[in-house]
Parts: sequence; C-alpha cells; structure tokens
Amino acid sequence: MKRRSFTLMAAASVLGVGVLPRISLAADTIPVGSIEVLTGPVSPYGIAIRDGETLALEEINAAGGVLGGKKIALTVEDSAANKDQAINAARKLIGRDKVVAIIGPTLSAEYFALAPMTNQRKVPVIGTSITSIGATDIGPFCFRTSLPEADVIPAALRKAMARGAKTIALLYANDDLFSKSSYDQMKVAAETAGLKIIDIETFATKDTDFSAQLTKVKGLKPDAIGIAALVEPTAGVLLQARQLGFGAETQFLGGNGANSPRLGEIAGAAADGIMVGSPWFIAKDTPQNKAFIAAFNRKYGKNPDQFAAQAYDTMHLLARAIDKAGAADPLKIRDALMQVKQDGVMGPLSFNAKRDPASAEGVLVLEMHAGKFSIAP
Ligand code: 1QQ
Repeated sequence: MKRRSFTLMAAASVLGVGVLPRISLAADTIPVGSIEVLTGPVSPYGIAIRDGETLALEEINAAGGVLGGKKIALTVEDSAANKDQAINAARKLIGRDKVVAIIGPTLSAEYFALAPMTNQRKVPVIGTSITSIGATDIGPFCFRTSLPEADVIPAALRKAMARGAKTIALLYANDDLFSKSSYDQMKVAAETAGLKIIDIETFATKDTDFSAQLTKVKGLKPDAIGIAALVEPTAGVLLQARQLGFGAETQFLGGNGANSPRLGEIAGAAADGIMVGSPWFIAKDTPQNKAFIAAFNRKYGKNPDQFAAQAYDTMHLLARAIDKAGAADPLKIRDALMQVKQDGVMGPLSFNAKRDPASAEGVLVLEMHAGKFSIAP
C-alpha cells in the first residue's frame, strides 16, 4: 500500500498536479463544476451562489446521491469577475475534471464570454443569476434558472406608477453587459407602461463619483430613478443621491444587481425605499422555503439571499436531470434538463423551449428598509 501510493505520487509529480485526485475520483462520483465570482466587489453574489449550491449538494449526497448511489463531486472555480478567467475555468472543468454540467457563471458578461465555447463542447451550462436578454440563445446547451430582467422589472415599474410616478430618469453602467441589458429592459418597460423617461445618464462600474449625473437629474425632478448596475455602483449612486438632497419623494428602483443584502450593508439608510422585482422572498411561506432557510442558517449562521436560493434550487434540479438521464453523459443530461420539473424554494421550476425558466408567475416587488427587503406595500 505504501509502495503503491509512493508510485502514484511519483507519477503525479511527473505528470503534474491533479493526477491523484483524478484517480481517486474515478467512477464512483459524478463531477459537476461551478464558476462563480468569489473574490472582489462582485463576490457577495458568487459566495451566496456557492453557499446555496453547496448546501443542496450536501443534501443530495446525504440522501444517497444520484444514479443509484453515486455522489456528486462539486468543483467551484473563482472567476474573480474576469471573462478570461471564467473561460479558462470552464476549459479546466471540462478538460481536466470532465464535468457533466457547469453551474454559473455569476455575471452575464462571463456567461456571454464562455457559453459559445461550452456550447460547442456540448456541456450544459446553467446560469443561476443570469438575467440579460438573449443569454440562452447562444445555443442548445445554454440554460438559466434566473428570471430575465424583462420578466421582473415591469413589476417594479408598475408599483412605482401605482404610487403616482409619471416620470423617470434612468442611470446605468455602460461598461457591463448585465447593466446595459437591465437598462434596456427598464427603458422598454417604462415606454410600454407609459412612464415618461426624462433623462438617461451613464457611468462606469468602477466609478465612485456620480455627482455630475445626479445634479443634472435633480434639476429635472423625476418622480422615479431607475439604477441599472451591479451592487457597488448602485450603492454609490444612492449614497451620493442622499448627499445631494434626494429624499423619500423620489422613488428609486433597481435591477437584479440591487437584489442583494450587500446593498444595505454598503448604502445603509441611503438604500431605504429602493424597490426591486424579485422571484424570491425570504418570508415566502412554503414548507420548502422554510426548510431551506433553517438548513442554511444551521450551516452558515446567516440568512440566504435570492442568489443562494436560486443556486440551491438549481443544484437540486440538476441532480434530478442526472438521474433522469440515467448516465453521467452531458448530452443525455441536456435532454433530461428539458424535461425535469421541481417544486423548490423559488416555486415551480422547469425550462421552456428556450431553456429559460418556464414560469415568471411568482414575481414580487420588494422594498428595502434598514438594510432588509420586505414586500413593497
Ligand atoms: C447578470 C446579473 C447580475 C446582477 C448577477 C450577479 O443579473 O449578470 O445577469
């Protein structure tokens, strides 16, 4: 035994790292990959996703795994919000780990960068936080369980209008794919609903000074302001808006980037009153959601957010698809993904013919107060 492991170690050092784990993983585990933003300012989303999928993975494996007793082995790679790093991670997961499917990546910019390659390699990729228009059109191996902004934003705009808003200014980060797509959807939704757009301003995701844009917007006195950006710049806009005197008379609206507890952590009271459309809410009164929140708290000592909930459901759905496929075969798993259904923490989940979530019925409008979301009254 000693001698054998020495030989394996010698072989590993000649062939490079990673040989031993490949040998020990062998046939009794099903390799699944995940690519998430685990470092940097975007990491609150990616860490929530990793936590959610890991909890689901543990439940699946504890309940006997998939394919008659095989455990799922999850490898999570950090993309650091970098497109090239995300592509390299996908190459590594497919080439080295032979994953049967990939969950992620976190950002639309990363998804659009890597999905043409993963689609060509015929490995299913399932975005759990991808909300940009057209993501799954990249090819038949491209899925998402997150609702596109087009399904979510109109609900928040309608709520603002029901509260009396007639005019809106839109601010967005024009250097990020999600932010631009979120803005496009805000624009279409406003035009469709008859909310008059009186100004459009842009900034970059790394910007910290929004005073020129906000000063201009203030002079125009819009009833509502839509911010299409990731969480840091959204918080930055809100903090500076309060400094410039915007108060409760202005209804702030956010896209998917704002639907994170991180917004309240950074912006504090400046985020009070911002509304987002959301497919999930912590107080959702279903047995699945209550069990999820209890298990998440036991494991991590904190509450989950939307991103954790979506990732949790996605891992469970993927496990169902692997079982339905009857084999650790990415092609069969792709076909099985088109057929599986689940009633999870988000509600009923299955894919439509375009590999987007089949139903957008459960969309809620949430409003932040003291750093916490509640149902918008
Ligand atoms: C996207 C998003 C982001 C907010 C995910 C974190 O919705 O990139 O599509």
